[in-house]
Amino acid sequence: MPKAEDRGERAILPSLFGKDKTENWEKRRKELGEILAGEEYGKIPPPLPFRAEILKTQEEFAGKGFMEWLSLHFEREEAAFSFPARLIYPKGGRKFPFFIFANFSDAVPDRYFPAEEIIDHGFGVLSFCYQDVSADLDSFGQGAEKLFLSGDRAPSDFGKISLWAWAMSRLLDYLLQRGLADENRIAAIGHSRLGKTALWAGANDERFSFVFSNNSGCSGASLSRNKSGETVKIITDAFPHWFCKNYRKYADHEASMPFDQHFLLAMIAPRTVAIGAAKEDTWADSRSQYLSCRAAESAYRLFRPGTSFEDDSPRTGKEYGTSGIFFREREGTHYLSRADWLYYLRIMEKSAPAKSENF
Ligand code: GTR
Repeated sequence: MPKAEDRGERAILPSLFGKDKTENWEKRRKELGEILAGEEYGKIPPPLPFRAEILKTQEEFAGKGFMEWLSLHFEREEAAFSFPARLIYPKGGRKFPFFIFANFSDAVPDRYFPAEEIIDHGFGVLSFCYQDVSADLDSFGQGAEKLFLSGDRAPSDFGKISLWAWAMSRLLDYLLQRGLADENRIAAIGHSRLGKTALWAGANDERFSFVFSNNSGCSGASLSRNKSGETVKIITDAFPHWFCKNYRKYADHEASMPFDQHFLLAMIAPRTVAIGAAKEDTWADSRSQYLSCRAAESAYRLFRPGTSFEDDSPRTGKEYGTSGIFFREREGTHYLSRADWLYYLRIMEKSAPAKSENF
């Protein structure tokens, strides 16, 4: 059957607001989070105390900054778990705007991580490899989950996206302890499945003032209703472990979901979120990501004026957003490119005029 939109119908999205739009946003935001936790991602595990170890520190980037090798150690009841992370920051001894970066690799720099250029903009990054937190496999037991799980996952227990998001928040705990970061300018960032993770981490943890989600697509920034490319059925067949078990109910039944992905984007209001799309990334579906921003903007407009999502489909290269929710589709393929980083840096620089003083 052709999609509703092809038949000239618009998808009817669940409302972001309760019965009374003037109700307290903080209360409604929590309700949105409970729906997404119960039906899609599972609840993010609670914070735990940890011991952080600095394994090595060295001067880097032609003497413009530092790089540190870290390890975070957790214990709970009988279980113990550790994961490594990498910290880079400019010299200068002041508080820097920072990214917490969930990456596919632990290498610094990396094809998705132009580390020196970020340092040159006066920013720090605390990065980790997601598989060091929990393997990207449909098995639970060996990674950080062993701190929280005993036995099988219940239908609304966390999936791996929630575990990776949990790690982002623990790294944020650590960053705040170090006193290196400007507390009002800390961003969660990730690409693809880790763009979904950055959104879920930032939606739940209000200490992230910015969230940058690159090419996150299905079950990330894209609306699921009327989506082309990857669907809930395809993603839950291939990656059931990313989500809670309940999410599977909606495979081929998107119209019955009591939510859609605009709930996730709205939860970040009144903080700042930017969605990066790529023209050739049809699997993620730029238009669905754009329409999700448009549907979420009413939450941002509770706090700041803005109506810049007036096009029906996004135009490549055009930057949308004035109210705290931003969208841009660039040319090219599915990738976290230098151009994407520069876009996100620019958004943060508007509120963080920090340049390296050293070179
Ligand atoms: C794909 C998946 C997408 C996207 C991507 C990635 O296979 O279908 O949802 O997340 O992986 O993470 O690279």
